[in-house]
Amino acid sequence: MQLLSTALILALANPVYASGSHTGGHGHETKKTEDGSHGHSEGNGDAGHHEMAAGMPGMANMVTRTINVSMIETDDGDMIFEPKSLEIKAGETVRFAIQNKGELEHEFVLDTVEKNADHKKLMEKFPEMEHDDPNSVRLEEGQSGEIIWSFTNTGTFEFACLIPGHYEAGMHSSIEVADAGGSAAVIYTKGVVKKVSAKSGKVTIIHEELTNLDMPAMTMVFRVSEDAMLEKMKAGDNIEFVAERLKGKLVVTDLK
Ligand SMILES: [Cu+2]
Repeated sequence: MQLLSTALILALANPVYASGSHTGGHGHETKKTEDGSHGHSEGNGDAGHHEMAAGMPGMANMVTRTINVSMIETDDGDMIFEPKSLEIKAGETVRFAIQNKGELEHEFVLDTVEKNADHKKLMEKFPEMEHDDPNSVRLEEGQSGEIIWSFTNTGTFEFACLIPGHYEAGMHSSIEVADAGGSAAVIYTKGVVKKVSAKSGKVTIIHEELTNLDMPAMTMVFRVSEDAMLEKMKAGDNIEFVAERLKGKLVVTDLK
């Protein structure tokens, strides 16, 4: 199991490294020694120790996305993180910009639900315990911090505050890491053709939500990737199509 997950991490991590400064073929060399940007004095160089089910510490120059996280105490006694849940694609390197907006000290510990549960038990036994791992940061009232994390594995993870009582008060948020998939998962969207304009190469479609473009249902004018598509469509047709944003234009790239 350990071997399997290590192999998986390397396999998934490799494309990420390929875009960096390093051009290794089959990466056994987990390059992350030049990271100095996040606030932990981790013993760099020995990457093996940092490979966890949830992924591994990331490098600042590989960050693909910044997510702001707030630690909040509500008026009715709850302690929460915002956001409450996250969706991430495997291969993403995320900068968590964390701000403690509460009046108490809090932690951000990113791990599997099980690992956090184990850790939480330990902290109940040793409340004075403070973490200083690359997957965690502890912040006093008003403090900010950050964690840069490479999500190399799919699965359900979480970030949580493991200070006794805080998890129970609501201080945990789920992280769903999905397969990057990319263009392999083509999504067809249903629509009704409103108008075809062969001359201008455009088609107006009353469409359902275009999930790949994060666009709600509406009526829109599209271009087509091949003129032949226009001949297959006429006003009133029910269609299933794929739309993509190409060079700033919305284009129908496939038609069922
Ligand atoms: Cu807390």
